[in-house]
Amino acid sequence: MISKKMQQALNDQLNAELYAYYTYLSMSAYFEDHNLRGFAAWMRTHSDEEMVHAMKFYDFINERRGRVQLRAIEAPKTDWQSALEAFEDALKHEQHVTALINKLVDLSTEESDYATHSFLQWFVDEQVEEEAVVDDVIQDLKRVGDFGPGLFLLDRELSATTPAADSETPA
Ligand code: OFO
Repeated sequence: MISKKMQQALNDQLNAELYAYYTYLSMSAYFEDHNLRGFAAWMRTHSDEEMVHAMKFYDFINERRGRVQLRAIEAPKTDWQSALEAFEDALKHEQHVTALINKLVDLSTEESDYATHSFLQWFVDEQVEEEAVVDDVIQDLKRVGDFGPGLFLLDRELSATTPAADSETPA
């Protein structure tokens, strides 16, 4: 069992992960619109990962005999001035999620909820990677310049190195 307060907090995080899914999908749509298919694929794959995160919270709440409560998902931003601005937004978003996960860890410690504490460790580690991979693309964008041939080459590189988005139900 989980406390009512923890149930609420985990449902908040479930909503935040669904919002992240929406945000990355919206970024993918932006890049599709600009015919930058490598960036679009990167964002699409990342949106799929966010759905996996959301479902981890969904399953965990159920396993602990809590009640999943799905709520409205805030509409994401739909336009950016450049690829760099989109990725900088993505990094800010990941830093925000890291802060949310850390608050959840604090709550699990306060409540001596060891099972939730253990469950959250995967997310603590994941956020380190999430921030790093977004920052890598930002550094590349700064290096090659945000327009012109450099952007085109980076787009092609991402296209070649991004695994295809998986439309199957996440595990
Ligand atoms: Fe991008 O890590 Fe979940 O939200």
